[in-house]
Amino acid sequence: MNEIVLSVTGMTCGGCVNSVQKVLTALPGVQSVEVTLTPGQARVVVDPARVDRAALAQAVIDAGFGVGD
Ligand code: 9UX
Repeated sequence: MNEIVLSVTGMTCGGCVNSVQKVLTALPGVQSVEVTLTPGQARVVVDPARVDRAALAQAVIDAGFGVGD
């Protein structure tokens, strides 16, 4: 298992945090997700054989948020 940390932009309340948490948790290969509002960040423990950083980022973007560097 690997931890991937994403900078998430555009989250402004706890509901946004819950939304990001939900979409990441739903992806195959994701074991656990911790999302914080300040700083805007998602720490995701994954099986690297099943999911990669790009897939996590795309799920965040599809949910209406952004991913920084
Ligand atoms: Mo809060 Mo986020 O009411 O889109 S859920 S701003």
